[in-house]
Parts: sequence; structure tokens; C-alpha cells
Amino acid sequence: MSVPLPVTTATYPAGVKPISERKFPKTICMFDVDGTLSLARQQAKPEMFATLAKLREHCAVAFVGGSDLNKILEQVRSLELFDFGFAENGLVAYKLGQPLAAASFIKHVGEEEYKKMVNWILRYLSEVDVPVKRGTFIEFRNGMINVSPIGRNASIQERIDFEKFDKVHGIRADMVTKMEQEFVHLGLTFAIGGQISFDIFPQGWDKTYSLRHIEPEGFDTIHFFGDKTFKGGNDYEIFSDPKVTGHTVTSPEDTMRQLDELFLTVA
Ligand code: M1P
Repeated sequence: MSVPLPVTTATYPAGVKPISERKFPKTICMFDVDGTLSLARQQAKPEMFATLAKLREHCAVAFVGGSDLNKILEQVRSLELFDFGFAENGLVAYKLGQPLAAASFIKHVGEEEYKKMVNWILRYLSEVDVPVKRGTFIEFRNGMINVSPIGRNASIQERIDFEKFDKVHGIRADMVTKMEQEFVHLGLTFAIGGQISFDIFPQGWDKTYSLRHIEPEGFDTIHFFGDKTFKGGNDYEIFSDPKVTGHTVTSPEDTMRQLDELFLTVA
């Protein structure tokens, strides 16, 4: 389902203090989406929205997801609930609801090389056996492409089943290893971030890309919360960036618990 982009304002929404008037004006908390703010592809719970609203009284708040903006907005409802919104790792970026400069995967890779890659992927997937196949095996985005061996039209249950199957059979890991060899000359990163797919983007266009947008803002403390912070996970690079204080979470509930400990119960 596609969500229309919200009507945005360049200023703070009613009732939200400017960052400079918050308790920690030089601090920003950045959140991965799937598994951190909400369950994969599901909307965040009301308790999470309440926690983020409280946190926003203390510091600046941002999401930084691998998915495209439409999908993220299904999960986090509105850009207005965040000071910064980073979709596709920050290749698509918003500050107070207003778009910042975006980066283009196709311009970077080039049409010819991209065509070769699509043909390779379609050939490879035609020979991969998985329990079910649905539709949309390659999703073309602004700053990356996303490849799914069962297809992005899988239902929630089909996603859960594939994730379990993939843990045993390593379908995505094998495909990533082969693509890394085949397309080494393109300097790409292949990141398994969700349940049914992996993302492909130029090296350096991981979630650390979003830091380029906040560097000019002068924050001296950058917290990042994510669940895929292990090497190979799509939160790893930003989690381990020297400018960032990384926090590994195990679920949205764990995110709320850690925020309570770090900020919200502090007098
Ligand atoms: O945000 C994590 C990932 O979420 C989705 O993954 P999947 O559909 O496999 O669960 C995708 O949007 C992916 O791009 C993103 O990295």
C-alpha cells in the first residue's frame, strides 16, 4: 500500500519546542525502524509514539530506515513526529518535513551496468527454490535497489516463514556472496536488513550517509538505536561510527526501556 506524502511544514508542529529550547539541545537520538521502533512492516505502537513525544522534549529525534519513505511512513505515521526523517539510509532525507538533497542509485551505477545486474538477478532467482514465490523480486528505489527471493508482495505470515527458512538455508547470504564476486567492480554494499530481502547501494551509502545531513546541525552527542548492529547487519556501520554512541536493542519494547533508563527517568 502506498501512503501519500503528508502535507509538511517548514516549522515546528504545534506544541513542539525548537531543538535549541530542549533539555539537551546538542543531543540527537536516531532510530532504526524495523525491529527498533516497530515490528517489521507494522505500525509502531501508541506507547512508542508517546515515548518519542516525551523524548522530543529532551533532545532532537530522527528515524533512519533502510526502506523507502512510503513504507516507513506506514510504520511511523508522520514526518511531523520527528525532527529529521531519513529513508533509504538517508539517501532520501527530511528536516522538519522539508526535503533535503537526495542521492540517485541509477545515476551512480549507470543504466548499462544496472541492466546487467537485473538480468543476473532474474536468472539467479529463476533457479532458487524457496517455499513460495510472490511478486516484486526487485524494487527500484531512489538511492538503492532491494532484492527479495520470495518477492516483496509476501504476506506477514509468508515473511515470517521465509525468515525462518532462510536462517536454515542461507538463501540470501549465498546470493549476496555470489553477487559480491560478480559485481565487485561496481563498489557496492549488499546489506541484509530485514526479513525477506537485501539492499544494494554504493559503498558508503549505508546508514552513516544520514550523518552527512546532521553534521552541519552542530550536535555533539549522537545516539543511534538499532537491532541489526552486528557485522553484516544494516545498522552496523552507523552503530560503530566513532561519532556515534550506539545502542543495540532487541525489540521496540527494549528501545522504550533503554530510553526510559537513559533519558526519561532522569530528573
Ligand atoms: O529496514 C530494514 C529493511 O526493511 C525491509 O526489509 P524486508 O522487507 O526484507 O523485511 C526493506 O525495506 C529493506 O530495504 C530494509 O533495509
